[in-house]
Amino acid sequence: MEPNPQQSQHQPRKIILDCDPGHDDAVALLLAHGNPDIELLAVTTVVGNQTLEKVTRNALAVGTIAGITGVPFAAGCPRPLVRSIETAPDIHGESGMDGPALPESTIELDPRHAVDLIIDTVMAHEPGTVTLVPTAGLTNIALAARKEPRIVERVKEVVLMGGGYHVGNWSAVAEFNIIIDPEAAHIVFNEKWPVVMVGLDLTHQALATPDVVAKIAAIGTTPAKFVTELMDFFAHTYKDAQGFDYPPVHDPCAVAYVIDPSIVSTRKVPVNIELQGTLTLGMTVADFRAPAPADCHTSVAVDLDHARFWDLVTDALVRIGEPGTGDHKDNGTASDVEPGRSAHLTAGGVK
Ligand SMILES: [Ca+2]
Repeated sequence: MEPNPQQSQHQPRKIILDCDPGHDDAVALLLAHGNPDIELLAVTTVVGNQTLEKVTRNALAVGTIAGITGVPFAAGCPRPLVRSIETAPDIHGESGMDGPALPESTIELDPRHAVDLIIDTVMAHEPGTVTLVPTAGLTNIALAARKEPRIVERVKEVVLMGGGYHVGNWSAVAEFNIIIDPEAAHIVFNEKWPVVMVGLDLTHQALATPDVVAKIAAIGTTPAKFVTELMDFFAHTYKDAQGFDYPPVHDPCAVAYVIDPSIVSTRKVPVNIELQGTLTLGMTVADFRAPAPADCHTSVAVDLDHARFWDLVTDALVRIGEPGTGDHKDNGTASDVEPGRSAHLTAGGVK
């Protein structure tokens, strides 16, 4: 296999995925694992879509399906900083990832608390090299910043799925990941690290349309079948609970931004979190007045390149192949799936 010269020109982006699987978290984890431009340093879990116990089990199951080895998985906070636990069974089911049957995990949970794993990982790497990718409530990230403030200037940026500057989904103006722990979000948005908010304005463009699901189904592997089963369940709950024709697959959008920012356009604007409002608790208040202040460290995602986004997801699944059979990454099955793109896919088969 010839190495792809384009991929040898830069180092993979190192990320920590902090998640609450979660149908779309699962796709985010598969994308992060299967994309050659991402080096997945750690996976951490936090209460959110379901209890900590459930989302941790789900994360380990996804890691098992994807054949992830050598990446620590750690469980974090079992409840928000201040508020009571609020989960999302109407969207994600009682397990937090209803739909597909989940395997017993072959991954052993790291004994550290997620907050400590995040701190250890950031401090062990060169400053400016680790990106945090939270796709859940921000409890773990906020506590990590409070427990070890030096991580704030060491982290390259925080690319989070959450919020929305024009739209909410858990109230008229607030998004789930922010409103379940608004105090944690307030901490994360007010630390001076660069924050990219990949919110609903962007992720509602990431619809799993029938052509997208058909392409994934055509890959024919266990991980691809797993994703189509996730999308099938997600489509029904998003239709019933929120009136969507096709489900928006939020969390992998944040990973896609890290892989290739040209797929997710952003605009630099100040963003802060409403903690006082009786109608607006958890709103991500974005100030679009121009020009943005010189010290503005927050930006918001605006436009998604839908086709290239889903190509990334599909490519990642092709590279993952069928874990456990030797048919993965080094000998991807791209040519069996989309002949027109096989050269690109097979050329990049070595992570
Ligand atoms: Ca999530």
